[in-house]
Amino acid sequence: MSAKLAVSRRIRATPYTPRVEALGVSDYSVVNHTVLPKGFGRSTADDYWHLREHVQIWDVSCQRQVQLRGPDAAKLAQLMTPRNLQTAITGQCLYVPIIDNNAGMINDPVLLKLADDHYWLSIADSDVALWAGGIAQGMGLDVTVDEPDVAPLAIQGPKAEDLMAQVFGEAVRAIGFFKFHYLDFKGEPLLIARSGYSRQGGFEIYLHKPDLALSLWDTLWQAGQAFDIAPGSPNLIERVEGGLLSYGNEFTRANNPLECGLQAYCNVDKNTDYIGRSALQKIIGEGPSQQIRGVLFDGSPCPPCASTWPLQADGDDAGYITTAIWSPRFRQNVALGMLGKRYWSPGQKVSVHSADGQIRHGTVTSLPFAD
Ligand code: THG
Repeated sequence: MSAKLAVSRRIRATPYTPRVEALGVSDYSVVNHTVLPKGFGRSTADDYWHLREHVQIWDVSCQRQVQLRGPDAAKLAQLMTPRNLQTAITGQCLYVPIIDNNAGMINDPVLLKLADDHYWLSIADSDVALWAGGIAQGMGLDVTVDEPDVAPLAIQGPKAEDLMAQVFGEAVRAIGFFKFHYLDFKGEPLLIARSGYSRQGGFEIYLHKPDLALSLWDTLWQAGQAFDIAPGSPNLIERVEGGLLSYGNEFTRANNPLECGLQAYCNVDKNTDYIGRSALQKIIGEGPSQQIRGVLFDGSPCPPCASTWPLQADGDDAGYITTAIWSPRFRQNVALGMLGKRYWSPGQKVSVHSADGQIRHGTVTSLPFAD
C-alpha cells in the first residue's frame, strides 16, 4: 500500500503537525485515531543510526492520556491492572498491562501517578477511555474518566539530556528513569518524564497547553542544531532490537500478559483485587503455552511484515512472526514473534515463511537483542 492518507476530523492532526509537515514528513501511521509521523524521507536504517548517535524530536501525541480523577481514581486504576499500584509514588511512571475478565490484554500503557486521586494512562492503540468509563459507571465509582488534550513530545537519543538541559536547565539531569518532574517553559510548568519508546535514553514532555506546542517545538529545534537534531519517530529496527512491544502488532486482546512476557507486572497476591485476577491466576498456575521471543533470520532484507508470518520447526507449526525488519547492525533480519512452548528456547532453529514467498533460516533469541 502506498496511497495517501485522507485526513478528516475522525483522524486527528496534532498541535505539532505544522512543524512535522514543514520538515517533510513522508509517512504517517494512525494510533488512537491520531496521526503518528513515521518517516521524513530517509530510510529506517538511516534514522536508526542517527537515533543511536544524536538526538531526535518525535511527535508522539498519539500516546493519548486517559485521565482518572476523583476519590475512587486509585481504586479504578488498580481494578484495571494486575501490577501492584499500592507502593506507587506521585511522580512515578509505571508500565502496566491492562487486562479484561479473561486476562486478555486491553492495552499496555505507561501509568503516571500525578496525585493520590489523579492518574494518567498513556495509552497504546485501543480505546481505554471506553473500558475505564464503563467500569466506573458499572461499579458506581466516584471518579471522572476523560481524555484531556495532552500532546506528548519525545526527545530521544544519547544527546537528549544535554539538549533538554539547555532548554529546561540542569534540573532535567536529576529526573530518574520512569520518574517525572515539572519544569518551567515560558512560565508554564511542564510535566517531563525520563521515558520513551526507545532504548537510547531520553525524555517525554507531556504538553498540556496545545497553544505552546509550536514554540516548544521551535525552541527544542533551535537548541538542537548544536546536537545534530533530526525529526524522527519510534524506529522499527531500534524497537525490535530493544524488545519493545507494540499493541496490535506483537499482541492483541487474544493474548494474556504472560504470553507477552509481562509476568513481572502481574501480582496475584490476595490483597490486590482487579478484573481478570482469577483468570490470570489460572494461567500462572498452568504456565503460558506460547510467549514472545526474538528471531534472527537470514536472507536478503525482508519485506514489511503487515500480517503474521508462519514459523516452522522440523515441519511443525512453531508460532508466527509479528514484526520483522533488516538490521544494518546485525546484518541479518531481526524479528519479534510468538513461539509455542516447545520451540521458545533461545537457539531453537526455525524456518520463517515471509510474505515474499521465501523460506529463511532463523534462530530464536531471548529479548532484548544485544545492546
Ligand atoms: N511512552 C508513553 N506512552 C506510551 C508509550 C511510550 N504509550 C504507548 C506505548 N508506548 C506503550 N508501550 C510501552 C512499552 C514499553 C515501554 C513503555 C511503553 C518501556 N518499558 C521499559 C522496559 O520494558 O524496560 C520500562 C518498564 C518499567 O520499568 O516499568 O519503556 O513509550 N508515554
